[in-house]
Amino acid sequence: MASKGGTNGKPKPGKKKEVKKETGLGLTYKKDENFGEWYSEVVVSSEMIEYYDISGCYILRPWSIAIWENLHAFFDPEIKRMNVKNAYFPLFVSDSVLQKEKDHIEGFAPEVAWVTKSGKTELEVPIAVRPTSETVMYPYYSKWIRGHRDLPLRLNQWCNVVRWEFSNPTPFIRSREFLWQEGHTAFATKDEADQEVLEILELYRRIYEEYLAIPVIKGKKSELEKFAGGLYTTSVEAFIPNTGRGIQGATSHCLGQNFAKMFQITFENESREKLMVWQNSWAYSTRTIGVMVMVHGDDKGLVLPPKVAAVQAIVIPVPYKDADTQGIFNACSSTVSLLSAAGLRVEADLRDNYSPGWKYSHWEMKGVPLRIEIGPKDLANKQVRVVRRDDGSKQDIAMDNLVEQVKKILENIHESLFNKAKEKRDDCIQKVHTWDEFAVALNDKKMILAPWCDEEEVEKDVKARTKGEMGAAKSLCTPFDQPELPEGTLCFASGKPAKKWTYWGRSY
Ligand code: 86X
Repeated sequence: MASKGGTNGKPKPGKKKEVKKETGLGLTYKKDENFGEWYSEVVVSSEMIEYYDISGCYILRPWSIAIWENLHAFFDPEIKRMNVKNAYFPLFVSDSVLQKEKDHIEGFAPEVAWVTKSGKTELEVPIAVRPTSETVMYPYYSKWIRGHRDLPLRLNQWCNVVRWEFSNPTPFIRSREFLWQEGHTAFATKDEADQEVLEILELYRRIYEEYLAIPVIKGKKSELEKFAGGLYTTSVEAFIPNTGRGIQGATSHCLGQNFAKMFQITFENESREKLMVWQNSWAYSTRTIGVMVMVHGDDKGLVLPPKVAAVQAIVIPVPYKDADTQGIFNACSSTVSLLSAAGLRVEADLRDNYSPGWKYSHWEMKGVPLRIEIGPKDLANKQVRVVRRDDGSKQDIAMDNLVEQVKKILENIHESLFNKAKEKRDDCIQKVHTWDEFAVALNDKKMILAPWCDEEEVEKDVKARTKGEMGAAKSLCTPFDQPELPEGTLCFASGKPAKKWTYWGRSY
């Protein structure tokens, strides 16, 4: 199977590792030399992930769950503002209900996990663990929706799902159990559904760009890559320069009336006609965190965008011999109070069994955006020394306008992370017109923008022609933001008239 990060999701037992462990400092792998191993090491050393004894399952420790919660704190109120209500449906699905969806489940069937026993007793009928909740929810949509006054029905749930994947498990990116929100909505008209698809997609763009500082491309999936059960699929697509792979960041589907037919979700309109509802579904998952690690992390470890970091600034006392240690510790505590009162997430590391140097490396590994050092000189001058995680730059800031300055620097870090990531991503985008150019660009790990005839057979052909140990190329999305397509432009793969510009590449 294709190796997508050069790892099976478990860190290699390296010799270097043992040495490193004694001090707890530094990474043994470099991002640009051994990306897969680097990633595995970062997620563990930063204390985001602990490996578990079931392959493809990971423990999400407080450091990563805090990021998940910060994304939740943005997204949940936004969808509530749109009148979406939260609900919780059961983890289990009966076989008979799961089969209702059998047409498009066929391809997924090997991934469904089943409970077959309680204790030593075989269950009379095995029950499935939800891989997604259409079959769990839609029978009740059918029951709850009677007339037009019951519409729209807009529910969301925050939950876990299980997909027993066999290829290349990677923390956050591809795990057998993951956390997500899944929104499932039903409308009287297609117009309302269409509008919601884009409204949700915009929230997903904001998650990536405004919270995770990651540039994404909004667009529509091809017929081959869309959710087969739906009408059309939109997505935000990110790119990982190190592996040259696109990655779907989140999806917002218009399901059309396919599920309404399968589950008989109908309503009576004002004229007493029985009509089928129009449905959407949309989700983002803990994969967001993995994309963030891959995009921003460096050779010192994690680099957290300030908006999602559990700790935005870490205050570290630097007491030299014979210095006023108590005075320095007090200054640290009052700095935490001052910044916390201003709504910032700030902690002090006052442990006396670690040196300042050890603490610097530790919090760099964990990716804290700002380090605030307080030593004797700072104490005397009523100032602190502030060090940025993203670029290592240092500045002394007077206590007097610390709140204002720290807020400004954190905003600046976000902007700087986004710009750096966008520059790197844009460097990887290549426009091509011919198959030869496409093949070269693919080999160069590019995200390829090519004119396409939009024919399914041609995409299948592209997949077949690029098959190899790195995995085949496929369409990533057709961007909503389309460059000009001059009359007479031909498809890069078929030579037929091109209908649109589409992004192509290898992907996760
Ligand atoms: C597709 C579609 C859709 C709600 C979303 O993308 C947003 C949130 N669901 C999910 N999909 C499956 O339908 C599926 C089904 C089975 Cl049985 C499975 F084992 C895996 C699946 N993976 C994805």
